[in-house]
Amino acid sequence: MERTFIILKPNAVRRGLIGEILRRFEQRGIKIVGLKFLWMTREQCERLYEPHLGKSFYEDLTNFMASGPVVAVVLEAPRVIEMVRHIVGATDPLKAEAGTIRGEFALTLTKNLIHASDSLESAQREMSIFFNEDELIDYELDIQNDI
Ligand code: 3AN
Repeated sequence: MERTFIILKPNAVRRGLIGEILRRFEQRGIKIVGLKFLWMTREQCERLYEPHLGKSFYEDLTNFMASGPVVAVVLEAPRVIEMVRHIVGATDPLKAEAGTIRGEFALTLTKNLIHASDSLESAQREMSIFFNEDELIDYELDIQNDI
């Protein structure tokens, strides 16, 4: 089964939206295989957003990501990249459809509440910044037999 990586950004934690956001993935039948509450170091922020190095928003984004604790999560499901990005909504909250996480709760581009990997390759790279292989737990999620 395919795995992706998401981060609930510091404003999601500060706004008390951890449960609300994780609920949406669980409700859909997506399996949580890794879960960590942490305050990202500068180095972790820079590694995560390395592909955006040099872009106009890079400084604001890395400063923001280091501004408070986050929740790092590894999710597993069929077609997981597309499914999770569909639930998250477009990067620009203005373009995010109603019913998506960003479409319901986000206002600005930098503080768009949640990060979700855009390919299986980036998911691998990103999750390895935060998780060792033995911290990803393989188990049976009963409901996945019925969805
Ligand atoms: P996504 O998180 O939807 O995959 P990316 O990977 O293109 O979007 O961008 C990474 C993060 O950079 C976004 N979550 C957003 O916070 C920020 N970002 C992207 N584009 C802009 C922009 N034009 N202005 C400010 N922040 C941006």
